[in-house]
Amino acid sequence: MKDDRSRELWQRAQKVMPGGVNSPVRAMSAVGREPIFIRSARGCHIEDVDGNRYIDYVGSWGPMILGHANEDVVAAVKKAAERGTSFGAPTEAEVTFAEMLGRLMPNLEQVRLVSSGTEATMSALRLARGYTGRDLIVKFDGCYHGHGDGLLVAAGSGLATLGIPSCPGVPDEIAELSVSLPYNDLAAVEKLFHEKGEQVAAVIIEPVAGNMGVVPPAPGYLQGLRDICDEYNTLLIFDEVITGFRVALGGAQSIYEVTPDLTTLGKIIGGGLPLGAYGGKTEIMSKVAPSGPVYQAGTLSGNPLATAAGLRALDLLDVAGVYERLEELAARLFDGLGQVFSEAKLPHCGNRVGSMFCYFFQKGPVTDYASASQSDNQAFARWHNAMLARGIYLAPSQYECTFMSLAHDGDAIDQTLSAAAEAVKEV
Ligand code: KE4
Repeated sequence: MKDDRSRELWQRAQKVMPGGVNSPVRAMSAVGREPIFIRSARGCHIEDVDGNRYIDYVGSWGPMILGHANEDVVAAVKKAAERGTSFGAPTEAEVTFAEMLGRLMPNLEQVRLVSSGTEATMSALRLARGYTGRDLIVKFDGCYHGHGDGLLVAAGSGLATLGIPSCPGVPDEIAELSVSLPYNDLAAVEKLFHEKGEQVAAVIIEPVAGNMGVVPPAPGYLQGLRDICDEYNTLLIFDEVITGFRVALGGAQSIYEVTPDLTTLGKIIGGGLPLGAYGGKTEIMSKVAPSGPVYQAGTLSGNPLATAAGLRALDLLDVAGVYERLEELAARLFDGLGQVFSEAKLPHCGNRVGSMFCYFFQKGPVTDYASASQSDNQAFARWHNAMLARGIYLAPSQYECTFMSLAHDGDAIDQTLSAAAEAVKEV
């Protein structure tokens, strides 16, 4: 595989950017190789600067559910750009977008648009603290909610990938206000609340975890969190930055039929442009400035290009049969890979919810971060490299997801499975 140009860019990048990247997981260090630099992408394919073409299952870590360079989304962005790229003033698109989010996720009576998932979760936590007058936050080991100070405690995604247990630069006083408990362990939550429930402003959770690999909630777990939060007047926050419009048009909250007090969104809602959101009942959201005292702001919040892309993307997802198609494609790949691993007698276990899934290189089951971290990361690295060499671009970490898009088709899946049958011999 030719990689001269990527190598040259990598040398230059490391001189002028920390670790040569703008987000740690892109460095591919967890799979023991230099990153490849991408030139372009279209549909389910991505092409690097050396002209190598891959079938892409990273999908920019989730946003590209329609596939890359969707022509309708690109046209919407071009049209918006010709009218100006940012005004720092209200626009009709923001109103229409907020109304659409509320229609698709009825729990969102009001939303505030921001520019990333991190901003959405940071702001939601500040709002929860401002609304309840309490300081303590409960999160879960292996869940990642962006890089906000109070959330980098036992987090997943890049911290899990790089084995960073906690993060220097976060003052102990801040870290101590976040308690991280094992995912899927309701007894641990009940014990914490028994001791400190009156101090807890919010419980924040990925309703389907996607940052320790994919870990679905145990039956009744989310409802159990809902009941505990109700009992202690604590806000329940569903971080649906990954699962929002991924696992269903109404997000995970529509599948598990548990209504959070606040929802955070990102990734898919921006159609590949920088867009995040947080929202919930007006009674809570009205505490956000300027209608209330909880301050949060952003120069590019609700940016015209991002809202144009997001409106078009959600429009294209709000079509009958879309999620059935994603389910069919993802099930086919997931089952096919499981067969490849079984025939190779490779220890493996997989978790899938809709079009997000992962396989852990261990016999499993994986139900939380403690079990996920028992995986054979070296075997995963060999698998990742063997698939990349065969034109299949997977997330370079055992603790991320495989994402299916509407641009993948039977041929792409067949190609992936035949590559897998060869690659597995190198694991
Ligand atoms: P961003 O700030 O990266 O837009 O969103 C943060 C975030 C919040 N909540 C959840 C559940 C998330 O998964 C994320 C970000 N996800 C990671 C990968 N799983 C982004 C990839 C990266 O950090 O480069």
